[in-house]
Amino acid sequence: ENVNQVHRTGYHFQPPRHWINDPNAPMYYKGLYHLFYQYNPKGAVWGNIVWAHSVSKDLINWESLEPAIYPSKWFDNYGCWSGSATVLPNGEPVIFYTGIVDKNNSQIQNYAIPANLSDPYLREWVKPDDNPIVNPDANVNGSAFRDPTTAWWADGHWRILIGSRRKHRGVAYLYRSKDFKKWVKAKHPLHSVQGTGMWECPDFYPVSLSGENGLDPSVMGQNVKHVLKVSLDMTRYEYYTMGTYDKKEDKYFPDEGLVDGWAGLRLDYGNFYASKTFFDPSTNRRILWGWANESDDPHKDKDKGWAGIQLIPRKVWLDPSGKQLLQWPVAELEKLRGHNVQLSNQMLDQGNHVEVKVITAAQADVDVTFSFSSLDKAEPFDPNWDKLDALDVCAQKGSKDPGGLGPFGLLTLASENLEEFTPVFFRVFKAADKHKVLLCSDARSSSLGKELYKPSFAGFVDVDLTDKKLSLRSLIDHSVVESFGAGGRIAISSRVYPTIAVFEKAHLYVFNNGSEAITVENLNAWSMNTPVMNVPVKS
Ligand code: DQQ
Repeated sequence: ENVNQVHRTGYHFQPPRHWINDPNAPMYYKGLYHLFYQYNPKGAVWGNIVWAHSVSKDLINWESLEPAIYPSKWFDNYGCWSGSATVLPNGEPVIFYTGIVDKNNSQIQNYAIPANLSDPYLREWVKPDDNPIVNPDANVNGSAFRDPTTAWWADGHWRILIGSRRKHRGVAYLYRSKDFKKWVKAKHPLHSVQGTGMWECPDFYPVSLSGENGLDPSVMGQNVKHVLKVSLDMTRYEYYTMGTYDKKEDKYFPDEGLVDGWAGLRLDYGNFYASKTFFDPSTNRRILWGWANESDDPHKDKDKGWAGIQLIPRKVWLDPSGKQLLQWPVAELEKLRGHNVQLSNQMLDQGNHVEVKVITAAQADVDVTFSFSSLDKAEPFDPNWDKLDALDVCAQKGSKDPGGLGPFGLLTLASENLEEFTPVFFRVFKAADKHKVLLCSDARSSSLGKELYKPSFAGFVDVDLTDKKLSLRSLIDHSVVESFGAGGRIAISSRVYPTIAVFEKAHLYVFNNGSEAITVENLNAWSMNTPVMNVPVKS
């Protein structure tokens, strides 16, 4: 058993077996969080897609129900693909999803409603016979037309987006409805960008300009900015912009200075795809879910009998600068914290690594603040790197190549003699006009295993260094390291498959390979307990 299960996660969301992908229609209803997700009930590869269904009181402990939506009608016989929930003003939820109608993956949009609104578990969903709600018209590419969003309301109309492409242009088509039944395509898409390819799983929502509270999707006005996120199937990366939603023209205009395309802002610079947010009215938060695929050889997925996890749900809100989003694992996760170890004022000279002992390092939560006394030793930033992806800069510099200010950070899922380790670290560079801070989660040294995808995931984080501190939080869970830099200004998730550094053979270290001495001002590490994970609801 253990041989196959060695890389299963302890506290990240997954069903007992088989393939999972996109989180679908997350919502809060009558005291329960509902999460649906793309699921293959027959195996550990993508296919036979249904909507699996789980519920939770706290976003951490999950119980499973029977699949909610599965092929059964002419309008979804070949698959039930991704979609979203809208909770109507009267409190009733409606799901929109993409139905596959033939072998060529022709796509239409359907709706489903609860069979019994008084059941807080929403066990049974009905797909009325007046489906579909949206057929692709003659101008739309019917095999690239999917993933309806949550609806929002403005000026007498409901609106939804549907992801698509026209040739190489990524498109978010806009549909309007007065009665939530008859949907009419708007003349113009809400937004589209040349050269980005298919826009999967668009997500469009307001964020508050003042404070961390989330907003209902229909909130507009002075105190609000909008976020548009899309998933690009050509690169398997997502990007987002913030901007203005002009409801008169029904168009979205990204803010000046933001990049609308491949090199734009990302919710996560690692393995994170098909993400979706929802508004949680019980806590006034907006919560983000993302899927992390395996980076293992698909044959191994079959051997281990499962593939894919959902990352820890994150609260998401607008940075006071207005220039990016901030994210943080939901506070409920902290309930799983068990044994705690602390370090404070620990000096790290160049070449030092210090073990953080007596926690279960394969299943842990670590929160650390590093400080340094000067920025003077920061290495020069090579202007050629501006043309590179951060991941390539990380590949050039790595965690071992001695630097000035950094590399310093954590060695996660490390074997005792460091044959294997996943370093998560900062490197600070001095560019012409400012410092550039790279956060890297480098899987290249993560495993001696063969045929793994081991990318040097990285991103640059826009952070004020005047207090000469950088913080890092990493959620370590057997085959995933999910990291948040500088208080949630950047996130990077990596899937890794150590062969030696497993269970009690996994270790955690803090390290510094830069010439500037680093102080671990304060470090807290916790062993993480295992929650209830998709045990069937007792009927
Ligand atoms: N996965 C779904 C699609 C979506 C894609 C199919 C994104 O609806 O576009 O499983 O991962």
